[in-house]
Amino acid sequence: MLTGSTTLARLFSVDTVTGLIDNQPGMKRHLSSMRGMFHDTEAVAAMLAEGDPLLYEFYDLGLPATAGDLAVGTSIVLPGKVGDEYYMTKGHFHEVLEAAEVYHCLAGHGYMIMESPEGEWEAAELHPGSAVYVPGRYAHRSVNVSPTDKLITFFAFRADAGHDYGTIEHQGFRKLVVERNGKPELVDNPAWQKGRS
Ligand code: S6P
Ligand code: ZN
Repeated sequence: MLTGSTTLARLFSVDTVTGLIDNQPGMKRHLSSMRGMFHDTEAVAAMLAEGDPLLYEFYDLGLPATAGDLAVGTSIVLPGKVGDEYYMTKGHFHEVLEAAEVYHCLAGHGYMIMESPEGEWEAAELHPGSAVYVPGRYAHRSVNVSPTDKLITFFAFRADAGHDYGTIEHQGFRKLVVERNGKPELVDNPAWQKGRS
């Protein structure tokens, strides 16, 4: 319950099992919207011939996109692979490049892959309870490495940061997360181009 003399505060609930936030509407991304992002293009084509699986969805509170507000929400990546590469988000830089973001893992097992415009990279392993502070200037992508469970994270960043998807669509991330001998492994992306600096 929320009580007080103003109506500025917001009380909301985050379901740690489903990742849903009250009745907020979400955005869904299917494989067809990420055709060029998985390294095994034949696997992409074969899967799309059978359907168009949902890879992830995300929800936010829909607060105003001002510098003083925070964009707050959840991201839910389904379990699965395209060839040997795990389901993941598109990933993006923020248009306000310096805008950092924090993610708290609520459920599942995954990685946050991060990369600066200069090609420096970091990967943070996520389990329930772990949180990662994605520094300003770093592109970020969530990858679900569980064979069975959704990867659910809660995020917050300055609400006017915006999203630059084009750079990652063009150059990719330097590291891919693939399954090797039944385990996740980070490997170099042979198609990576250093494109932004
Ligand atoms: C936004 C934040 C997340 C992502 C979501 C989907 O800055 O990082 O809400 O939007 O995880 O990923 P993407 O790369 O498709 O936006
Ligand atoms: Zn972001």
